[in-house]
Amino acid sequence: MANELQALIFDVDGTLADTERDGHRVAFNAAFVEAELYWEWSEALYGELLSVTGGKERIRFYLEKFNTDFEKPAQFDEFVAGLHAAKTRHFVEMMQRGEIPLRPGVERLIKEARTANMRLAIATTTTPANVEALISNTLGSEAMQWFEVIAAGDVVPAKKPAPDIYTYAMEKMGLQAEQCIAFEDSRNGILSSQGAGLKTIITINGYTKEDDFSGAVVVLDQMGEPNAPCQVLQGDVELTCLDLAAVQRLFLA
Ligand code: XBP
Ligand code: MG
Repeated sequence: MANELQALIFDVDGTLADTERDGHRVAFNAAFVEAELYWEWSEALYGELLSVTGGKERIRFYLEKFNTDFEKPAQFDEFVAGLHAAKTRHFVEMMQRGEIPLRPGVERLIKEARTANMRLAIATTTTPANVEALISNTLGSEAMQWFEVIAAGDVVPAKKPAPDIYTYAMEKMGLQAEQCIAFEDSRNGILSSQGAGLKTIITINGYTKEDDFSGAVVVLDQMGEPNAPCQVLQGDVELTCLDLAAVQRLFLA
């Protein structure tokens, strides 16, 4: 049936785990030190840099807007790619050390969805190695198999807010937007998911709490746990924690 919920499609950064401030930002800075650049992306500056998704794109944006004096090396594309590869290595190592946990309720909801045979996918801007490092070090090495499609990074040329990554994930699953629901944490994320026609549940984080989430089916502070309820910030629903029944209700509302 067209309007029966078939699949949950999750964003990664900010949604599954709070990776931006204490994960990606720290990894970028470590890569800059290693390259003897000594650029320092503060928490506040990183908030501004997050307006551009994709790590390579973010480095370019930083140089265009915040460090215009930097003399670009002749092989600029290779320079950015090299910096970004080092950043990915640092990020993966941080995940292997277990530095960033999943957000409240994420593991509970994913496991409940699996038990109910709900189909699962990932649609993210981040590099595939980062997704694997986060998922296998939090949910276990088998957990990558739980997701039917892991749509990530440069697999589509136009990153979020473009809808392409969600459209790609749904095409791979052979599903329509009317059969899926997206989980996001940011304005760029919801622009992407809604652009692909998806209903979207938002859990905010420190960097995105002021974002415009018009059209979201609900905005929550977190997914919550039965003993640690979530707060509904936008949307006319009563919820203590986001379980699969609540997702189904929100999908049909
Ligand atoms: C995530 C991103 C990514 C990460 C860094 O956005 O924008 O660029 O910050 O990852 P979303 P890479 O949560 O909307 O997918 O450095 O691997 O690009
Ligand atoms: Mg995100």
